[in-house]
Amino acid sequence: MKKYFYVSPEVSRAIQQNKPVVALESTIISHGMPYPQNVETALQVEQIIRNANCVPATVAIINGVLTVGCDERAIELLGKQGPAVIKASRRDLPIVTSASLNGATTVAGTMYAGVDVFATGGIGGAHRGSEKTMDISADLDELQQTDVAVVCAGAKSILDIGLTLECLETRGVPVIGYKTEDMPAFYTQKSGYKVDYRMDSAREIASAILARKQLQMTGGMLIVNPIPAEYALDKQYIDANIDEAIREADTLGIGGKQLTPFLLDKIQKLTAGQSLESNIQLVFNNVRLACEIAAELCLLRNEQ
Ligand code: PSU
Ligand code: MN
Repeated sequence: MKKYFYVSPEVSRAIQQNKPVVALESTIISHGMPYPQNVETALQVEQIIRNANCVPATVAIINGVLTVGCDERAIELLGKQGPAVIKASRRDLPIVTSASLNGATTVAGTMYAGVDVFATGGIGGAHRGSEKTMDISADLDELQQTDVAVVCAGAKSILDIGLTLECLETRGVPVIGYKTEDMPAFYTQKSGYKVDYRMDSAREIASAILARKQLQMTGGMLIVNPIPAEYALDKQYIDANIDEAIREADTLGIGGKQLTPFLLDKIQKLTAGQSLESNIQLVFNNVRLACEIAAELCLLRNEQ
């Protein structure tokens, strides 16, 4: 029988030995950033994780195999082929694997691989107007059912952040602000909405993750980590560009799985790459926090 799921020896050994592992998604590589910055960033992220004595596990579907722990060649392929790689959320997994294709996993697709701690830039959520269109990312339902802690910089205001938070509450997903009471909005530290809980240390966050497991609850948690102040963009500037991107998507009738990549690309072009630098820096920042959380989780498990 064909093997659809592969965990690299390095990742598998780390998990067995209770060493910290941090998962990474691949839609951000193929659909979230342009080449070659996407590959450079993905490799730098892996280096940051290794420098923190953790093991990186980039997740993607390579030749029909859901791979946990992609090597450099796979990352290069995902970055070079870009949008030609299928954006793979939960519903796409059986199709992309059985057809032996390449797939870049979204937050939902990556969570499905089941690594405890996962770092990314921003999650998908309830799009503006989703009260009518029902365009709500499968990321939110995955957070309801899969036990993975996702570290991100909030959600871009291409989404309706208020609705996104309501959807998370309905799904039983706690939103934890790292050293903040404010829900961040990706490029900016604040969105105007509050988080459910503030926590000031990785240990506190790791304790909550373990408590959730001990209570035998299904589902994950969302840890939101604001972009460092020096890389934050001016709110009015970025909001104006996001509004323009959304107007263009409306005019062109773009929807479904194309909508998020279209908006990300448009915003990058409208801001002449300024948003890309912020995007890269906030990913680094999230990865560093995810390493701390993964390490604390291992320590707490040893103490049990
Ligand atoms: N938001 C970003 N950057 C991204 C994405 C979202 O700021 O790269 C990607 C993530 O992979 C996320 C996916 O899981 O888009 C959500 O897509 P959709 O809304 O189609 O579920
Ligand atoms: Mn959607």
